[in-house]
Amino acid sequence: MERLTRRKFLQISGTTFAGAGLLVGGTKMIQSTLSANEKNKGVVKIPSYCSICFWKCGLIGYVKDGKLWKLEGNPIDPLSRGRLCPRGNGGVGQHYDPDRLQAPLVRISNRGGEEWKVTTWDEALNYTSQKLVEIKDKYGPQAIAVFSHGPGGAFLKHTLRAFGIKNFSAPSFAQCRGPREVAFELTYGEIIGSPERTDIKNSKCFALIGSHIGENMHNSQVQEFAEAIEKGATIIVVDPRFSIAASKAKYYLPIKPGTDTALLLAWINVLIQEKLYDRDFVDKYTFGFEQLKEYIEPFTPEWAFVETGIEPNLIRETIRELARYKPASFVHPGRHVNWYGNDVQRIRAITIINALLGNWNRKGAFFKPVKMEIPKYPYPPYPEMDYEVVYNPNSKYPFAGEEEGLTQGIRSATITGEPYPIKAWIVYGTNLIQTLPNQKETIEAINKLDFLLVIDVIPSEIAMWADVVLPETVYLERYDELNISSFRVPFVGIRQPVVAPPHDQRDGWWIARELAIKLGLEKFYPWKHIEEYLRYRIESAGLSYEQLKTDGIIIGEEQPIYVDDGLNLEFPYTNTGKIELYSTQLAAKGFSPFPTYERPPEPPPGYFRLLFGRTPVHTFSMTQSNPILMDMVAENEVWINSDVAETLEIKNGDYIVLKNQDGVVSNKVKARVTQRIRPDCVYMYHGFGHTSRRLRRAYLKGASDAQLITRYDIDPIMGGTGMNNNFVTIEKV
Ligand SMILES: Nc1nc2c(c(=O)[nH]1)N[C@H]1C(S)=C(S)[C@@H](COP(=O)(O)OP(=O)(O)OC[C@H]3O[C@@H](n4cnc5c(=O)[nH]c(N)nc54)[C@H](O)[C@@H]3O)O[C@H]1N2
Ligand SMILES: Nc1nc2c(c(=O)[nH]1)N[C@H]1C(S)=C(S)[C@@H](COP(=O)(O)OP(=O)(O)OC[C@H]3O[C@@H](n4cnc5c(=O)[nH]c(N)nc54)[C@H](O)[C@@H]3O)O[C@H]1N2
Ligand code: SF4
Ligand SMILES: [Mo]
Repeated sequence: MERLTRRKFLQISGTTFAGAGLLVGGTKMIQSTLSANEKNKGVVKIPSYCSICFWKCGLIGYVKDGKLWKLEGNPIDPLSRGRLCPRGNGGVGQHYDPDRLQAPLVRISNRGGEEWKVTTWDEALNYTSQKLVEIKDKYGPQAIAVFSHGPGGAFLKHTLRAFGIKNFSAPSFAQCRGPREVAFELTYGEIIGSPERTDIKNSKCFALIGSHIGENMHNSQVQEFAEAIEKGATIIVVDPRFSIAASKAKYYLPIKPGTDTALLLAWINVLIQEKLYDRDFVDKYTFGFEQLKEYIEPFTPEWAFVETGIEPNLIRETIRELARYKPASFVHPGRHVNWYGNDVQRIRAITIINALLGNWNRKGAFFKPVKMEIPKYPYPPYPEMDYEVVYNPNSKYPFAGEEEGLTQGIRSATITGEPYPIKAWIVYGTNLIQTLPNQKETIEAINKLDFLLVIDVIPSEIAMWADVVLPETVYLERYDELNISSFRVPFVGIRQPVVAPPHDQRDGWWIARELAIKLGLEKFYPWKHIEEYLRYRIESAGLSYEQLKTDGIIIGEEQPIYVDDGLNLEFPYTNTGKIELYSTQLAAKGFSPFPTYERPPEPPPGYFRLLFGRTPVHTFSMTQSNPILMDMVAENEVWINSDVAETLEIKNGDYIVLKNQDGVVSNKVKARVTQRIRPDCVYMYHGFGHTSRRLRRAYLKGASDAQLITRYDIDPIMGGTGMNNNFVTIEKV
């Protein structure tokens, strides 16, 4: 993928349709219930929201002559702002993917043997409920653990809570943004949330610490990034790799990987030494400034230079630039921040810089997200369960998430049986083999289970280990939970079917409800069809369900989101009622109340640090069997510094393999020889190198970062797994 300019983003979005039009598929059209739709030329438009990633953009689905034709952004949607990203446009390919799961499967060989019997829904769900009841009777409901990602899992989780299950987890927390949310909660008493509350489009200056916006393709964030560039914002990018974002930046800091906290501490040092911080704001709203001032003294730019490789002058210049534009300037909190296993401390340093810039809920920095108030459905209460969650025994990680538990904690309990045995996993919309570090441990845990249920849309790697695989309809074919994200304006979005599923796939809500009935939990489903549920919620908020179906989105009344617009600044959720520069909560649990820097382990001689990230046209490991997206990027490459490549006699486009510190050898993968990366690391896109044979288009295309991530470092504060401390050698094939 070459540099993705704004024009190119649009070009890609446009050309996607052509590819989609060529596809054939035997889909039945669901007649639009919309009266206002264009019905000439056999075209029907149906609004819904996207699920190719979890930004949940509002879309308009076009059905032509009964077939899914194309997707566009819903112009009234605040998340797509009328445009989908290349992946969202290519969502058409998920419906037409010939490798989709088509009917329920029950294993007939040993685990991992990939031999299946096609079965009926009734039989698959009977067997599933029988296994779950058996395990609950023998070991209690605590022996069943759940991994899930995305809004589609909402109904399944409802059924499982009613069944007494509490062990829920999400790689999108423990392997992604967990440390960020914990750090902001410690400092401000509030999280960042998704979509991020960053006011990029109004910002005059911001710093991206490895957030590779432009490759990380979260739609409105990328659009705001383009707007900020057009308006001449000063952008500072800190990344060992010259990313697309770096190519748009005024300042590019090619930092030594893993040393960001040293840079951030030096930035704090300069802010305080040169009195560049917002003094009134600090006096009024923060706690612990005097102690911070003393703590930060040794962390000079000269000290940080030795750690980071960034010239002291450049460190000074960049933080002065951020301070010049305060409060319309900020350090981006990042999103995938599980890097080195001490990530809460790094993000805490980011929270402190922002506090010193006085930018909380200020235009051009952070806004206060607002949300549509939609009443919950009046279900009976879940049974009270007094067991402790399995993933955090004795609160080992004092600040672990509660709603989204620790995946790695569940996995290790499954292996060891401590603090108690885990006998079943239920996996919805997450490909654990590609998503958790150390595949060997994941497989070891799976082999200890009595039962593994996977609900997916394609034969993913994790599905290939399951005892029962249930094929869900894809997002364009189903109703789902409402999208009620917190954002700039309150809004609610609906997901509704644009086309019918091509085979015997079923909707997540239907699967959850049927399973509940078989488990004797029908009282938790007073509604029979999800539309009753959706209508109830929408109408009890005083809104029109018909309007929601017609428009896809209902926008609520605007509310102030900035102090500049009269919003009150309060911090009621921290111990001190102030922004905690000094974290009283960390101190109380024996952690350093100020951010600490730990030098990361060095790659041994001949080794390079393995870094990874996003390609603009794929999502994680879930889109590599999508024919449209695979037409754009069919395999990944490994970025290797030109000088290193010359020494190793590797040319651009040569096939290589990577071998990690534990002797794991990757699949063959193309070298991309470039000056755009430091010589001490290599970089690849996540999500490739599939090993499920049923993913015919993706099988062994490119290499898998997950396979090479055998080492992980656990954050002692919140229990997430840092995955950037793996080292590889490079060998020509
Ligand atoms: N090695 C490595 N690991 C990582 C990351 C990395 O960059 N490298 N990134 C981390 C981050 S930031 C995150 S957020 C997580 C993401 O981790 P996950 O959310 O687990 O992402 P995927 O591994 O792509 O798994 C998504 C699965 O959901 C399935 N799916 C897609 N649509 C549907 C649907 O409508 N219904 C159902 N039932 N299933 C569906 C897909 O086929 C796929 O198998 O991974 C983390 N782990
Ligand atoms: N197209 C596309 N977009 C996506 C996704 C997707 O799957 N596909 N997934 C979404 C999700 S859930 C997430 S969490 C985000 C993830 O996206 P981000 O949060 O933006 O990024 P990361 O994946 O953490 O980091 C990758 C970047 O960090 C740099 N990096 C690596 N190590 C270091 C270091 O030590 N210091 C610094 N400063 N930089 C470093 C890498 O060179 C790379 O540019 O992307 C989101 N957007
Ligand atoms: S960012 Fe792209 S893939 Fe994600 S929801 Fe929006 S359009 Fe879909
Ligand atoms: Mo993520």
